[in-house]
Amino acid sequence: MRELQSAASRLGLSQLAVTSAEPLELAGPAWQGWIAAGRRGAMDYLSEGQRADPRSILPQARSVICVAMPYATNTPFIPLGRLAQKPVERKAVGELAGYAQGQDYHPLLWNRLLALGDILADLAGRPVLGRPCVDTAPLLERALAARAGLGFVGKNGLLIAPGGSSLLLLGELLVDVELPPGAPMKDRCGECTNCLSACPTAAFVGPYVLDARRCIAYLTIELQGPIPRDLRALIGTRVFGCDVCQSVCPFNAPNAQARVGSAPELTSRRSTLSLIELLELGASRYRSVVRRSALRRVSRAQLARNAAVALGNLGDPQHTASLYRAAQEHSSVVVREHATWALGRLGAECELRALSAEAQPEAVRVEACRSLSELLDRTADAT
Ligand code: B12
Ligand code: SF4
Ligand code: SF4
Repeated sequence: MRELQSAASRLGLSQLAVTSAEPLELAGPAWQGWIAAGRRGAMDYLSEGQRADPRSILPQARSVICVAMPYATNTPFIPLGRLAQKPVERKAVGELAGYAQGQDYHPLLWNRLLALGDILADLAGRPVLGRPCVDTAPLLERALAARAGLGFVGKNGLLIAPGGSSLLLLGELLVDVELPPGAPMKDRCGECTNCLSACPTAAFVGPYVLDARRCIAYLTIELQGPIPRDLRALIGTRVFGCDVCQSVCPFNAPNAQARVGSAPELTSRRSTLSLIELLELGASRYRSVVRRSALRRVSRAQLARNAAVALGNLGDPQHTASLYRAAQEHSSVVVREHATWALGRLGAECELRALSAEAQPEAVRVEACRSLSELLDRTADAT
């Protein structure tokens, strides 16, 4: 084990822990209950497979090697009391979640897991049957890492490493080698509930349980169609994921982050993107924006949709012309409808009148009429 640990740290992995390939006893029913309650939203793939049983992926598996790769983020740590005082960003830029600020972690972790498999084969003195997993297989990665003792699951549902933070990404190597398993750690959240109360969309049903349908990561990344209207105003200027439940966590205070460090490839190279650029993104610019980045998970239309929502929340009338153009011309009706919603937030009465009358797709006309009537109500209340 010591050799494996040091091989992992040579590979830039901050943690390595092992658990058996036996099914997860508690997490299995918790996952099924979560699915039955409909909390997965449109992520159909989450109900597929036997996610609590590693052997459903590799029947010969005897052990699961769980690893973590830390990332650095430009998203600041915000003690809870200061969240409300955070200055409103007036620049027309959209925020990216920390894990998406550097290179795409999937191939990086995958290659390190393959290298770890080679090292294990050398140590075992025989070929090793292994299967790397990084979001790529139906597996409850956090629950496995917790059983291995790599860290504990916090009330925000994220795996927090001892003496470290939750700013890490997980990967697993299923192997046909029997290795000594680690022991789970105790939950160290104590009385703290910062993450639960700070979530902008009230996405936590309770400690440890998230309703993904309300989570900004789901709304901006996983959801393909329209974002529920009542949640749009709560998203702020986030265009890809969200870090609030991590930014307020004492385990992510700057001193902890400094202690753990980060993989150089995952170090932030950009933490924001221009909203107007995203709204007007062409196919070739889209390819260069998402290249070698976790952003490739979202389509051009999703990025434009998210930018429209963020511009609406920014509320700066100087973006009226760009939004009006998108509402009339964008190739995606979803983007056109969100741009119309944003025009309502900007108080663009003339543009809304035009959109409600013109021969627009039904979704655009309906949104224009609704936004217009809300706008007129607001104006009447103010006078
Ligand atoms: C789908 C998914 C999402 C969905 C749903 C999230 C969710 N909470 O389920 C959405 C899009 C919302 C999402 C958001 C994020 N995600 Co995500 N996501 C996944 C993915 C692909 C599957 C997760 C899953 O199966 N969810 C279903 C639920 C049931 O499972 P679970 O929460 O993972 O497991 C819980 C239960 O089993 C429960 N449990 C276990 N035993 C018991 C016992 C009892 C008694 C109880 C009550 C519960 C319980 O605890 C487990 C941990 O919470 C995983 C990768 C993977 N394959 O695991 C990444 C993963 C979980 N995501 C990750 C990240 C980084 C994020 C974000 C931080 C990204 C961002 N900045 O925007 C946010 C964080 C939101 C949050 N607070 O959870 C990392 C987490 C790393 C870490 N340190 O924990 C993972 C592991 C990806 C990776 N390979 O690193 N994600
Ligand atoms: S990622 Fe953001 S929206 Fe999702 S649970 Fe955490 S704080 Fe809430
Ligand atoms: S914010 Fe507090 S309750 Fe939430 S995970 Fe961190 S320590 Fe636990």
